[in-house]
Amino acid sequence: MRQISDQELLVRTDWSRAEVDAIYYQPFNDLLFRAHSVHRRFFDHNRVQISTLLSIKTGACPEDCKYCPQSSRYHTGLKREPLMSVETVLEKARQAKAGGSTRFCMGAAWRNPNERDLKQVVEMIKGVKELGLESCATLGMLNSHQANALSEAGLDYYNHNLDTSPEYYGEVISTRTYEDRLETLREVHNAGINVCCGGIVGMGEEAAGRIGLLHQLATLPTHPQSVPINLLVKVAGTPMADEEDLDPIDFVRCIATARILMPESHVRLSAGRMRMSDELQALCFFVGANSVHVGEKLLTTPLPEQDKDWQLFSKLGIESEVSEHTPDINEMVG
Ligand code: SAM
Ligand code: DTB
Ligand code: SF4
Repeated sequence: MRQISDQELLVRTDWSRAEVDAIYYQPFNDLLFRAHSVHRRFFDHNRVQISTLLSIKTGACPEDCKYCPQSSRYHTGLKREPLMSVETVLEKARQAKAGGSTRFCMGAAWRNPNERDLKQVVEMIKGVKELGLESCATLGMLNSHQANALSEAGLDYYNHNLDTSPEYYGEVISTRTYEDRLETLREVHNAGINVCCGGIVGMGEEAAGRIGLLHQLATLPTHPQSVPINLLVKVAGTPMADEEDLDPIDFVRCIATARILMPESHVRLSAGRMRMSDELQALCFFVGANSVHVGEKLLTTPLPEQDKDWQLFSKLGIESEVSEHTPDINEMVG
């Protein structure tokens, strides 16, 4: 059997597009084998990191991201909610911890935060940290002053996605540029916050769109510590509501390629798990996915039921990373 070479185990940020193409398009069994081999060398392959998301400010977003139920430009029937109180957020964080999560991620439907709202988010981050959870936030574009304020509050991760390839980007969003996104990523990195950055697949892009996204992520000056791969959640009322389904084999190719390109990063199965079979998720864990969101919802759309998720982990012999805590169903609904 072909062994994986030392050369293939280097952490590199100089991947050429041709190399990424070659990884993505190799025969499926070769791709599975190589991705799993890399995964075993860098991680405990039977552990996943578990996060819970909370939408702390919902809807009425001025941006025009064509996939997003929270844009004010589309009629999705979503109820708008102003920024939550710190206490409400911390109650949700307590429930997330009781449900077995080790990270709590707060998302806001903003183009960028204003100063008053940022102060409130700073209090949320401090509170989440005091509960002994890792903190993550996704609040839109940041300037250096805002990134530093979040860093000082103790924020562990900032999620800001590239979403797709530079070439396909214009089909998806017109109100901010690819360069704007790269600029926010630089500010977050410079402020010393871990970067969580990935994208969405199944938005009608060709394979080149997915490969282009993975190539961008893997050639950032430092690999994002966390790479969420979202499968489009098709929400009625958004321009992408009727996109064709992505072939699950292509989805696995994305996860496996991400694992090979960014061997030290956590690769997260993010949006779209409601449409994934147990078998598909199992294959994703095999090729290197090692982080998931659990809970009732992502931000505004549902997740698989929590006991179904824990049953799947149990069937696969997968354990939660860091925390040995077994969730108590009564605490989870409390
Ligand atoms: N408003 C902030 C921003 O976009 O920078 C933060 C929240 S936004 C909802 C976070 C990410 O969720 C987006 O960048 C996108 O990748 C993902 N997302 C939003 N709607 C989605 C959908 N319908 N399917 C899959 N991913 C989605
Ligand atoms: C990410 O990449 N995926 C998560 C998280 N970062 C914030 C959000 C997915 C949102 C899916 C649509 C929704 O539930 O509103
Ligand atoms: Fe607004 Fe973020 Fe949705 Fe884009 S993805 S419309 S910025 S909430």
